[in-house]
Amino acid sequence: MNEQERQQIYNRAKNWVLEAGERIRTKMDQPIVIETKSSPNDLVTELDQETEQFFIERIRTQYPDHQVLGEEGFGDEINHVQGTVWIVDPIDGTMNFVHQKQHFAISVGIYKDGVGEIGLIYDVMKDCLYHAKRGEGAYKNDEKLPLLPEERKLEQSIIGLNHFWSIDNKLVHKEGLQSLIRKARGTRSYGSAALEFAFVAEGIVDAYVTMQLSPWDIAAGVILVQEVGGITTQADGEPITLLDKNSIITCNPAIHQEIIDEHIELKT
Ligand code: 2AM
Ligand code: CA
Ligand code: CA
Ligand code: CA
Repeated sequence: MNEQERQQIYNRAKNWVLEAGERIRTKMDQPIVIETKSSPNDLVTELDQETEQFFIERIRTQYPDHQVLGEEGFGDEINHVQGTVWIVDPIDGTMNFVHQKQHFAISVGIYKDGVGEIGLIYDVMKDCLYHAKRGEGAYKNDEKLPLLPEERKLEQSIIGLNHFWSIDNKLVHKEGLQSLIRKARGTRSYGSAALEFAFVAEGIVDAYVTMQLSPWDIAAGVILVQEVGGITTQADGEPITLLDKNSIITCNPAIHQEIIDEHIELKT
């Protein structure tokens, strides 16, 4: 993709995200059909599905040679990352959407040959768009986000963490995360992985650690965090793999190694 194409995709994607958000705001006070997926707390609504279809129709019309991967399954079955791939989470934080009517986001990551080019995370109710283009920094609406501070100690850090991983679970030893909770200045749990990435990029959360995220949960966030000098890896420090589930840490590089070495012990 040349620069002109990239700029055009960026502009279109931003407009679509804003339009999709506007539709959600208009429809969310009407009765909404809610179903469960893998478990009783894994929710999906008709607006998750409609919003995904909104993106897929537009992407397929404008860019028939691009691939699209979406959480709700209306996109393509993707088994390689060659060419341009859009990775869409139509509503990230569906439980927040259903129960709180706020704190949910639309997440769109656009990759070329496996390299993250464009990341968009839209906090729909705040009308706040985090956006980034590779090599050009990250923005919150019109405001450019500063690079993350070079020095940061864990004792001064706020860590985004889902409480679930600090009690008995199948994937990670709770003791390490409990000692992280004890050592950090504070912890937060926002219930939207995309927004937690955006907050790391904004520098208002210093790290976000969680297990088993899907490509659509992280695709945009990884790009935003990278553009402010942050780092995202698997929870054992290995590079993330774009099309798989990943347990991840995204953070200020100053605290990356310490969290992995001292506080994350995966059950393998
Ligand atoms: P979702 O709302 O798009 O499903 C909640 O802690 C965060 O984890 C949300 O970003 C949510 O995305 C994500 N998540 C990933 N897998 C999930 C699952 N099986 N059930 C609920 N939330 C999940
Ligand atoms: Ca979901
Ligand atoms: Ca999600
Ligand atoms: Ca979702």
